[in-house]
Amino acid sequence: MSIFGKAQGTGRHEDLRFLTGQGRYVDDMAPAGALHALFLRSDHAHGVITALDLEAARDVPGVHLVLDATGLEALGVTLGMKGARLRNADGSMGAGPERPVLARDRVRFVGEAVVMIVAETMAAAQDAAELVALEVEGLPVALAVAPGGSAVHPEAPENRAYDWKIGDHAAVEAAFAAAAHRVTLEVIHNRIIVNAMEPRGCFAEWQAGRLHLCVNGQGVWNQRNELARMLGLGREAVRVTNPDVGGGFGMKAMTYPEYVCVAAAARALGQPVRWIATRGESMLTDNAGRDLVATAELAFDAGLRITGYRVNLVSNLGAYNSQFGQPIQSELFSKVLTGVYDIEAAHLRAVGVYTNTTPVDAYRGAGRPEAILTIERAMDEAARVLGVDPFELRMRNFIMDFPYRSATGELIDVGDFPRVLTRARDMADVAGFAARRDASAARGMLRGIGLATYIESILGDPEETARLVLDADGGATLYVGTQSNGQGHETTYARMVADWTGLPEHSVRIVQGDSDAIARGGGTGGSRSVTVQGTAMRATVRTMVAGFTAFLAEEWGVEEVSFDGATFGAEGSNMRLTLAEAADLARARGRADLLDISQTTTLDGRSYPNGAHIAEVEVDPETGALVMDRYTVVDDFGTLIAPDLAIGQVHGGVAQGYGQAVCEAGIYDDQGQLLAASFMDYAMPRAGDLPMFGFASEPVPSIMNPLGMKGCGEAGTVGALGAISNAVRDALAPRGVNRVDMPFTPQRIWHWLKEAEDV
Ligand code: SMO
Repeated sequence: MSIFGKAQGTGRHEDLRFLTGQGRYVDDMAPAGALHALFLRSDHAHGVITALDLEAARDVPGVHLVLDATGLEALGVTLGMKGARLRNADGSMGAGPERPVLARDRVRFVGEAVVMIVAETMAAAQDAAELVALEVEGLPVALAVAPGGSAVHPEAPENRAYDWKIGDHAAVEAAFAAAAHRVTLEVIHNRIIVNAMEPRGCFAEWQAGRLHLCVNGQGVWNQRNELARMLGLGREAVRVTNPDVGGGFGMKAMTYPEYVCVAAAARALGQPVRWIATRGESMLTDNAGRDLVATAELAFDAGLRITGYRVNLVSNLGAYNSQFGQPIQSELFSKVLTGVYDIEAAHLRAVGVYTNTTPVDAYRGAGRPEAILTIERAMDEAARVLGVDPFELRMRNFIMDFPYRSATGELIDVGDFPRVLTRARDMADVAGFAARRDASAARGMLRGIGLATYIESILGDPEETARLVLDADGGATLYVGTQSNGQGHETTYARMVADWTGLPEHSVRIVQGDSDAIARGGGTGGSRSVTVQGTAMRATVRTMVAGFTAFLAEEWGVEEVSFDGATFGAEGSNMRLTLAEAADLARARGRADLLDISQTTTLDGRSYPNGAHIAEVEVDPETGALVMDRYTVVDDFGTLIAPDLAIGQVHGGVAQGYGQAVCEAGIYDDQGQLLAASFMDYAMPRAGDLPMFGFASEPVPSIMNPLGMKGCGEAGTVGALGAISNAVRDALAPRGVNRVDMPFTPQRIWHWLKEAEDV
């Protein structure tokens, strides 16, 4: 059997549905006659609500409900949404009040929901919104990604949410004191607007004493629990479902104010209520990504071995503590602080600040792209300053002995970083770069090459449940706790089950995103699905097979029945049954218990996907325009079960990384107004911007799960930022440009070149 498994399929099961317009998204699913919710939002970045009169709005024909914070509380709704908070280095609890579902006395970012209107038509809701008398007296606006400035929350002095540390500070100090070389670099991580293809949306209905919320999320159980808490309902009284979801990227993993309001309205009115964001509303209110400043320092001995590493991080959390914002910019960053390098002494200080901007939370990679970009830029800068080849500097510092305990406490099970990097170097034809650079120069162009290695730590809940039911038609239904947002789980999981059972791949139906289907699931995020869910699926199949072997032994009157992955058989007997045939026999014998098996598994360690990316860019010094014309990725995702889908994930991830590196930026003016309302003023990467990617797999199977897999959903994004940044740095260095900050737009590059010329 190859590492790819024997049930190698072709194409994705869900693609026919998606590509022929048969995907069923939340806005397609809303019940006929559902009322429309509209949110009146603050157009001030910061201010005190001095007047709010809803009476005229309530009188508009077709309007059923107009609610502010007080009205929502009167419906028995808890106003404050919980977010994970950190403990400060001194042991005290990090600051920050809960995020109100509707603003009460004060507004803290443009787009914050103040009033919900529910009406028979969107037009009536819009008319009513015009008649809401909302007056806000402006307050000074805090926007800097730095402590200080006007206070966003009285609870957070200097707007500091937390001041968190990890690592051995004294050991790092000693390493720097004794170092032969020190290199310092500031890395700005630009703010990203997430821009899922499908905007956020939901509908809610109250049915037979239970609430059903259908929402385009990344999992249902977390949202069910949070909704139950906020609405004062028992968890059993809430069902959350996810239909087809058009992109999540971390941003759709949270409960948002609109979902709570829509659910409360459906309960109060006894009628279904629907809401879908406009594109502009999404840009303004979806949790944003990144937005931090990192200062990195590396200490080297005379042999160019890293002896110490420290990072000072200041992260913009936006106006409120969103669900995962604080841990992402601290704990999750720290998990891969030192990358793929053997660094004994390392230290991270992470400070989170509130500003009058949209909250910031998970974005593909969630803390790991930030940490890896930081160290990979620092390594590149070190190679440049110390005059050593960037490949050589990395080779000299790789972790070589496994398992490896990192300075921040991660236990990395396996890896072979030199093998990965060497393969990438060969595939990218690094040896031929000088000739390509000369050819570019002959055309007046600047060419640069950039390398980044990366490692991830797979995040999220290590527990997952799978339920497998053998159906009367010979197929099977698999219930899972994860939720595809486009990754192709229906295909991957079906292939895995087919591979283990011999059931035809296309006969395995996947049911995801239903909190009534299984007891609990962790949802999709942190590249966890295939390892954590896959392990539960494997255990479920094993338990089911064990049940059948015992059953058939009895039926056949033999000692032992074996299963070869497709058929049951017994030594010295010509009896052979497929799983579907055995299921028929069980059905005939009244053994329904054999047909419906659930297993919950918990992994006791994380897996560590890793790899190397090499980008080549060409810059036109006349215009600053950049073309990325070569891109190579070599990944170690451990065992690959569906390589075609894994490669798709890498392509999408690299494109997303390119977006942040080259064109995307969520920018506010000095009054806290977001300067992007549509794709006219927010640049997303396009297919034509990207070259054909070179891809290879150099797997070292993980020993932390029985599948040997490592997770691939975020890896492309994690590696791309550093590779592209280092390539741009390399292209511009000969012209004396010594600092580059993302995004690498033509205008910025042109200015840097001009500045360097003028020096
Ligand atoms: S940014 Mo992801 O859904 O962990």
